[in-house]
Amino acid sequence: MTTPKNPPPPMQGFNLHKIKKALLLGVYKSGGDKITCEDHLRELHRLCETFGIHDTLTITCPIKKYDSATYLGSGKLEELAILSKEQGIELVIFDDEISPHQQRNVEAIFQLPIIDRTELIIEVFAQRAQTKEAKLQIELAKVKYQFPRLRKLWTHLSRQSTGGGGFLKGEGEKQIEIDRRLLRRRIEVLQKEIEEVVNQRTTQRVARLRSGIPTFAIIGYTNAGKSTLLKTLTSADVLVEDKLFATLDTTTRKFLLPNRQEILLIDTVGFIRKIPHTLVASFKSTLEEAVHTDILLHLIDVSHPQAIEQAEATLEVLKELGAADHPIITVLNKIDACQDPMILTKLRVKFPKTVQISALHRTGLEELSEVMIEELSRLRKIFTLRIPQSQYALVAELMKEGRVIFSDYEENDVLLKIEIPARLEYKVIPFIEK
Ligand SMILES: Nc1nc2c(ncn2[C@@H]2O[C@H](COP(=O)(O)OP(=O)(O)OP(=O)(O)O)[C@@H](O)[C@H]2O)c(=O)[nH]1
Ligand SMILES: [Mg+2]
Repeated sequence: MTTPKNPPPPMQGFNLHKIKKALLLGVYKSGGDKITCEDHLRELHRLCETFGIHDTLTITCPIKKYDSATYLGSGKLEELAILSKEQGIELVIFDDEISPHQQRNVEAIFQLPIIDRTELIIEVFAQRAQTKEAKLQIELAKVKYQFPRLRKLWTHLSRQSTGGGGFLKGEGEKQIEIDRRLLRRRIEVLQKEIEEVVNQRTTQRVARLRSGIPTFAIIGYTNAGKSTLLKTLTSADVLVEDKLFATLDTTTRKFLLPNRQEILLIDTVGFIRKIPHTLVASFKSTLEEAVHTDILLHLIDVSHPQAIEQAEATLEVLKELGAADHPIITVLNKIDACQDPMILTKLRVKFPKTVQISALHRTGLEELSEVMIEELSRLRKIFTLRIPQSQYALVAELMKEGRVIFSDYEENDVLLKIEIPARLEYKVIPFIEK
């Protein structure tokens, strides 16, 4: 197929916040999985709702092969463009990621702004970010997303500068170079600012580690009930909403397990399938911090028909963050609303260690606490220590409970490299060899 002849319209200036009605487009290979495609569109619709676009029309399109210029093929797109006009559509959202080149071509056919799932997720994050760090990280993700799409920006500027007339080629090329340079500089500034905020947070994390309190992170797909669990367990005043991405910042609360052991619980930002890479990269520090805790509580919403796919997507993101081998307790949440017992069976086969709870109705929480205690007792850490011989009771306890990797004496001190249960960490902190 040939590239459309119309010059691309100046879509860069449109205001996403003013959009009232959107067409959501899902594409699947002919003879492929239409049901999954529909489920993905339902999720896209929920993302739109979170953003504030409530009126959507969803369409699934079977295609034989992807068109490199327009993704869907111009014939199908022209049909959809007519339908969109009839239905008062103001924006088209592709569930799949489309290239800047395809985006321009499709905009020319529809004469409407076109975005994809990635851009919508970034916008949802932008709208909901509260802290300085989250705001910086989202701006970075946005700028990185814009970078390869600069031509669009240039088209817009160039038209403005020529009073809505044609293109001034030389001027445009110059403009795009200037824009690129500006964006590159903005990326550098943002990265530096983020680094500073992250450094501060790392200091806080070190302080937390030094306090020796074991930490659990509640992770999982967006809307799984993570904030509800934190609220139920600790009465934390966190936002619980039936919306995707209600939480964007981490909240930490102390919690006393039934054996009187104190732990920290962290509520984290939810994961989503095909989380935009620019966002993963930008949020890496926040996510890593949450994930670099002692134990992960992976919450799965078992009332959701796509629970298994959501759990898999979460594990994918964990892998990307280098945390796939972390100790994990799989928590099957919303058991009160589970519609399909097969989902439970499948999840129990896939994840051998599971606990069933309802964070909302407070069921299964005792069993969850027990499993947390058990997992904690299994957790072991390696330390290099210098302990004065006068503390022989401590040395004896460590020798009894731990596995000595190396030991020696130096003057009046015992030097030890030892693997011990994490619950003893607080006792050895003063003796960690610098
Ligand atoms: N039926 C039922 N609903 C629940 C349960 N736990 C949470 N919910 C509901 O699920 C929705 C999402 O809960 P949140 O706690 O905000 O979920 P989250 O995982 O923190 O979501 P994000 O922060 O958006 O990623 C809310 O409407 C909760 O009331 C449960 O055990 N049973
Ligand atoms: Mg939340």
